[in-house]
Amino acid sequence: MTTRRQFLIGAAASVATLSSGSHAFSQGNGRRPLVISTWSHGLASNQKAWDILEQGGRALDAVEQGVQVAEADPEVSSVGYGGRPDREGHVTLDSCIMDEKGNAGSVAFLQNFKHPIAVARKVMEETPHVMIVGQGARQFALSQGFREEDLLTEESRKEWQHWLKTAEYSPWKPANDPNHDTISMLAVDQAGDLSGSCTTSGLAYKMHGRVGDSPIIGAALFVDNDVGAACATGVGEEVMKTVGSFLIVELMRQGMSAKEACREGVLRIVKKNPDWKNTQVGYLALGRNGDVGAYAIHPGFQYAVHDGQQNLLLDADNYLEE
Ligand code: SD4
Repeated sequence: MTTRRQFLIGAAASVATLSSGSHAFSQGNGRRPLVISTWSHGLASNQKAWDILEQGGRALDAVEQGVQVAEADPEVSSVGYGGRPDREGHVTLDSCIMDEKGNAGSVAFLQNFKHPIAVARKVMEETPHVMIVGQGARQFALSQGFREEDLLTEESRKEWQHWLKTAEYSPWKPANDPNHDTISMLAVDQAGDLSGSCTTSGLAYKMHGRVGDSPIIGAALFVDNDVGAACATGVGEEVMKTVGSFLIVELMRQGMSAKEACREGVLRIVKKNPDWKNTQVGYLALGRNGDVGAYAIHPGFQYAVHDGQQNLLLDADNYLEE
């Protein structure tokens, strides 16, 4: 069995030879199934998703179960178990999922459940609603048989206690800060249907009650089976204010490639935000035809692409180095 470490080593070699824009996945090679996700932990999550897609499974199942790998991994410090808490020491989770029919489910400010993405899917499938938050989300999760558990690890508790000594809060961190490792995933299955998921514990040491873009349909995730899908990572406030993922899918509908649309999404933020140099946002998109694109404000945003032959970690192009 390939370990997480072996994946990363393999992926690092790939990064040396492939940069985005020139890789085999761009510009609609029509490959499917295909799964893509944000950051290096996307590699292990992609593998899980791939196992489902390969057997003819639905993209929806792939994106739900794929991101659960990151949710369960204590080393992934912005997602699920081991995620960094808010400034009061609570790990609060935001998560959403969307399928090929345009159905969507979402939870926000959910605490003490290891797999918020699974709760979001239940919201989509078992309720007439799209989004349930806080205490209501807790009650709903319990009613669906999910079990509460403490998500703060020894490591994340220690880091938080260290942070408390100065308690300097700034979400405006440059690229590659470990604050940025929300997992967003997009997949197309053998039938050609698209789905997407996004799950996070949000910005580290955020205000208690703060909700980011990750559970907001249209901000961190949007899927339109006729066109494509897009997702986000980074400072959620900027993604929400520009309704980033919806924008990117609409631009693809108008004919832009996945990468051009992601770049335009980034430009909207840069134009409006004078402090863009201190803000990282990364977008990832998948056209219905298999076109993969990514773009970020700063260097450092990486994404993982699995097409069955390879599971590669790629560097996104970025505005700062344009
Ligand atoms: C948020 N967008 O809560 C998330 C954080 C993130 O990678 O993406 N980190 O704003």
